[in-house]
Order: sequence, then C-alpha cells, then structure tokens
Amino acid sequence: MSNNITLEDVRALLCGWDDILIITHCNPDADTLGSAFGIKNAYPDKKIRVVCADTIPDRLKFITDGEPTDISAEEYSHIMTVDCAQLHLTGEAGKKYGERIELKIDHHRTGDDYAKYNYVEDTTGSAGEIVYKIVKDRLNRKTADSLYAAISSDTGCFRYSNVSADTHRVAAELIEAGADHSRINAMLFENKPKAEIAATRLALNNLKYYFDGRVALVTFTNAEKEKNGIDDDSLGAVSSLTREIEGVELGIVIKEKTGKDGLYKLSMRSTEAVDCSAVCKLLGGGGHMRASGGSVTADSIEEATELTMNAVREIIG
Ligand SMILES: [Mn+2]
Repeated sequence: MSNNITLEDVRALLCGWDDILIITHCNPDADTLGSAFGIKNAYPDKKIRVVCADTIPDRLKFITDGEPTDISAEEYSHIMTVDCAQLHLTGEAGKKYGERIELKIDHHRTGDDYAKYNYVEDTTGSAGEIVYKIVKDRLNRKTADSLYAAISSDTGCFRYSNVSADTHRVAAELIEAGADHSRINAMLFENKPKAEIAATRLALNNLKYYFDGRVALVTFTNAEKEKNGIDDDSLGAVSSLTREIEGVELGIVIKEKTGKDGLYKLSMRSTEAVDCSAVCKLLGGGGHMRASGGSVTADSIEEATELTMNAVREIIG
C-alpha cells in the first residue's frame, strides 16, 4: 500500500471536479461497474461518464442501466479508475487515457501506482466499500443499488473472509438508503447463463476425487468444450465448485486452452488446510494461498492430470 493521498483528499478531489471519466477494468465485474456507477449516481449534477474497454455482459446490465460505456467518449477534464490494480487491466481505455489518469481507487494487494494520486485499501473486500466511504453523505437509491451490487459481488454475497463487521454495517446503511438487496443478489447469483450451467453439467460428469476425497478434479478438453458449445468465459464459475464439496481441501480445474491443443491451464482453489499456490509454484505458476493457477503442457488430459497430481502429492503428502 503506497497511498499518496488520504480518503479525505479523494473526497475533496471528486467534489472539486465537474466532469469526470471513470475507467473500469476489462472483463468487467459488478465491483468495478458498481463502484464506477456508485460515484456517477452520487453526483447527478456532474458530467460523469463510465467507460469499459469490453462490452458489458447481459447479466450486469442492471448496473449500467442503459448508459453507454464504450471508450469513444468525448473529452473529459478528469480521468480516474476504480478496481484496476494495474493499468493494463483497463485494456484499450488505458492505452487511450493512461498518461492522463489522475486518480486510482483500488483494493488489491499488488498493483502499480500508475495514477497521479493512488488510493488503495488492500484490506477492504471490495472497491465498492471504499467508494461508500467517499460518497456516504451523498447516498441516494441509485448509488445505494450500485454500491450494494459491488460489495455483494466481490464478497461472494458476504460469504468470503474479506467480509468485516464494517462490510455488514455498510450494507445495512445501503439498504436503509434504499438498495434493493433481494433483487440485486438474485441478479448476481441466481441468474446464471445457460452456457455456465452447461459447463457445470460437464464439470460434474467429469468430476473425480483423489487422495481419499481431499482433492477434487474437473477436466475439460478442447474436444469436450466444442462438443458441448462451451466457451472459456463459461468455465470461470466452475473453479469454485470443487471447493464447495464436503471434505475437499483442494479443488482443481484443468482445461485445455482453446486453439492451443496440448496446453492445459490449471485453476486451483483450496480451504485453509492447503496452500494451493505452493502446488502451482511447483508447476511454474503461482497466486494466492486459496486461489492460484498455472499451466502444463502434455500429450493428453491423462498426462496433464498425472503431472498435476504429482505436484499435489509433494505438497499434501
Ligand atoms: Mn474488486
């Protein structure tokens, strides 16, 4: 954390700016979008435009509410980012505006100070919770909706360890300000694309247990993805599935990379019992203790599985 600005300063900056361009990260999630629209909705009298280099997925359009978010925006005097640890995560938007970014608001532990002013709270579970602290005296129903979506999304509906007592206090304030929590949570968590369900069906068909049920593995080959009409986007949600099984300490997804037969991407999730980043490190990858990734090259999915399980054996015995 290397802030060169305080929360008070951030609030003063925003108050002083009349027109603002807010950049979100690519492959947008509800935290980056909800944080950006939380700011926009808190200042209805300012000229504020939210931009994202990628198109907004249908399931998140309830946050953007029909507002355009493409990067062909007109000129703005002040430019900032939300939830973007590194500039490259903003894609084309960063290429277009990178030099001019004045303010970064983020909550990731690792990142670059690419803005003139960088405000990072790396112990806060979502960018939305930080934005709440900035605009809490300006809450209206739309801001409350945006920020509630941001916070609920990044905390897995208030289930992850990044949730604090403050997170619940903030959520309570947002509900009092009119956030439609039930509708928002239904939109975020009970609105899965059919392609994701197809991926889940294939995942459950391919599920195997190792090490007396302590390790669960799901595999996807390119042939299987093609046959079932599953794209890589839909596979993202499968990663957490394996960790939700009783007794499983380490969940692994091995998926062959689209267009690159023989290259297998690994995604691991673990409980406190296992440091999955240690397993991934053995395979040339890395990440966090409870979520990490890597890749292996192999002639078949069976060989990729064997290479992976050899690494698992070294860590969990
Ligand atoms: Mn976030």
